[in-house]
Formats: sequence, structure tokens, C-alpha cells
Amino acid sequence: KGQQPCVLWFTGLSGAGKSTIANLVEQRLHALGQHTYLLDGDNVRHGLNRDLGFSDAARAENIRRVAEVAKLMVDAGLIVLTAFISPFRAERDLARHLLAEGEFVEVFVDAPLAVAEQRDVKGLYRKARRGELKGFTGIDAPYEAPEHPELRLDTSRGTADMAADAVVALLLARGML
Ligand code: GGZ
Repeated sequence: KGQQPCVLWFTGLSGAGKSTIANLVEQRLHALGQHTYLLDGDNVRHGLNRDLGFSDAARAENIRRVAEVAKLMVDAGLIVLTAFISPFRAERDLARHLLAEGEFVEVFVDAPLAVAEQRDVKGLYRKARRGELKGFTGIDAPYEAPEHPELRLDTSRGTADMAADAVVALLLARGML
């Protein structure tokens, strides 16, 4: 059976593990012969969305554009992985409704704030706590957790590899690979 184009929409706090897990899932999909594209801050916020910052309105527009681009890529037959905080339910639901039933797989990368903050790979939580960075998600900007994600990964338990395996297992169980 061929691949079913879809969007794997990873959402969660900075440092929760979205990019790490999405990259591992992409590697596994490639090994299975699937065609994919990973959209993340590195290839979107520096180009298409370089006019956008981190106000609520800018984040909403960031996610709206990502959702529209993901839809185009699904039309082109790809499995699209997106790794953005995407803190607002409204924009994640907008993304979901751009796609056909079953084509949108919301993956909640759920790390407790304390765990994400402990990792602090880029030192941004530290800056936010000191008041040097305003409007940081989880500190002084909101994160609205998904209520009914297709998959929830607790990254404070288990490894990123195990989390990636769970994503691939879900796609297999759904007959999408
Ligand atoms: C949250 C911020 C902020 C603020 C810069 N709040 O750990 P990172 O560095 O690599 O991931 C974060 C990334 C978030 O960008 P997104 O496009 O995913 O956000 S959203 O979906 O809300 O539009 C972080 C960095 O950008 N960053 N300032 N104030 N994260």
C-alpha cells in the first residue's frame, strides 16, 4: 500500500522535544521509502515568515501560514512534519480543518515545564525568568495544551527514540504507511 499524504503536527513547549522527535520520525519514514518534508522554525521563520515575531498575533499568523504551506505539500503527495510551539488551540484547529478527515495527526509533545526549563538548550528560559526576554511561552506567554490530540508523548519518561517509534506505530496502525 502506498503512502497516505498527511500532516504530523507536533506541538509543545520550547525544549519539549518536538524537533528532535520530528527529525527521528522523518529518518524512519525515509527508511520506509516515504517522501517527507519537515517544516520548522529553522526553515520557515528565517524565510517565509521572517517578518513575524512572537506576539500573539504574529504567532497566529506564523501558524496560519505553516498550515497553508503544509496543505499545499499534502496536495503534492508528501508526509509533512511540522515542529512549532503552535500555542493556540484556534490556529491548530484551523490547520486541522484545512485538511481532510484523517490527514491531520496532532502530536502533543508533552514535557512538564520544569523539564523543558531544566534542559534550556539555548538559555532562553533563563533569560525569560530574569525578565530579559518578554513573552516567552510557558513563562509569561500562554500554551494551550491539546484536548484531543491523536497522540500524546510524555518526553519526561522514555527516550526520543521511543517517542519516534510511537508516532510510526500510530501511522502503521492507521494504515497510513
Ligand atoms: C517562545 C521563542 C520566543 C518566545 C524565541 N516564546 O527552543 P527554540 O527557541 O528553538 O524554540 C522556540 C522557537 C519558537 O518558535 P515557533 O515558531 O515554534 O513559535 S510559535 O509556534 O509560537 O509561533 C525558541 C524561540 O523560537 N523563541 N522567542 N518569546 N519561543
